[in-house]
Amino acid sequence: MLTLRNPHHHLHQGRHEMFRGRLVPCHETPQRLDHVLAELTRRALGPIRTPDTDAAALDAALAQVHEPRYLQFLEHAWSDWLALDPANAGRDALPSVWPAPGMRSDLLPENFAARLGLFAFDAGTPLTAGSWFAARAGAACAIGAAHAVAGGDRSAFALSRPPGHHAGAGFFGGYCFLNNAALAAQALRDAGAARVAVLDVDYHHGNGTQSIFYARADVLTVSIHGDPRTEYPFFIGHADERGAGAGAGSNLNLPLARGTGFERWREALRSGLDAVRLFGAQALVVALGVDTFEGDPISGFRLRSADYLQVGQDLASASLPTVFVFEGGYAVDAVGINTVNVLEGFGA
Ligand code: SP5
Ligand code: ZN
Repeated sequence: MLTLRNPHHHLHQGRHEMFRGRLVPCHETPQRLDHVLAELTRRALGPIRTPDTDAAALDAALAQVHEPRYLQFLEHAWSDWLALDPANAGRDALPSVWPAPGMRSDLLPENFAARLGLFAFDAGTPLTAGSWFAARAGAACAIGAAHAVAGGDRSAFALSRPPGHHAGAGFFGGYCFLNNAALAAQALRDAGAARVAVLDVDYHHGNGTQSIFYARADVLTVSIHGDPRTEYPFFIGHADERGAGAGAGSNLNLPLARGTGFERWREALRSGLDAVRLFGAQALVVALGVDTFEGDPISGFRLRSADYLQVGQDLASASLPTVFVFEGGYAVDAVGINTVNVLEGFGA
């Protein structure tokens, strides 16, 4: 299996996220990707390359999924942050004010702190000097992996960070800025797949991906995740969210209680795969978070390392051209083994 890795991911390195009134060290670190890369190299699952980045083609692909005013904001965010105070060069940007329902979110505020809050949905996703550049390069991995699969590869892996599945058309959050899985799905559509499915196995609901495709009939979104009644991102991800308008029936949420182990989780995976089959998808994008691991510091499922081999085998049973996109997984010492177990189980 071809891996496209983000060579610039280190440029996004947040210092702190807000947690219970304090700034705590970020869980989403560059070491995560480095561990996956080391394990991939060790097991020699296939070629590991960096994506070709044609800036104009990348911009066009980003504009297929994200709103112009949001992309504009991201591009200029760091210089706007510095313009507030030169001392901001040593600080990450985190929002602290948001438009509540009923307030105006159609107008773009001039004040940068206000724009930061307009485009963010949490205070856990620091924007840094290199975030935009790193996120763009990560998106190029996902799009490149989709092109490899559209060109005939059975599968490809986008080893990208920052992750993507919480980012919507016009917002960031959950450590995510650009929705890599959605970009891969859109690239597969544009390359000729009439129907594409995104199956999100990260511990957290793939709210960004769901919202991007919610009213569309051509992309099925399925997410298996911690029940939002108790788990992040809390305000979305319930079983009764089935899609809207033309997209009615093309979203499936499979929330599971905190504490769920592999046997029950695997039943949800089978239901998700049944939905993919029923939908008639011609290609599959797997949003591959391994924060379902029993040792994950911020999550609550109980999968073990060996279970991920089985996850890969189950995913292969869909018999679809498959793009894997790296998402969460914060047990740094195990993230490489767990991620590569899925790929190995799938079959190189
Ligand atoms: C891509 C992805 O997995 N994003 C997850 C974002 C979760 N953000 C909120 C997590 C809050 C948990 N903080 C726990 C700190 C304990 N020291
Ligand atoms: Zn997650």
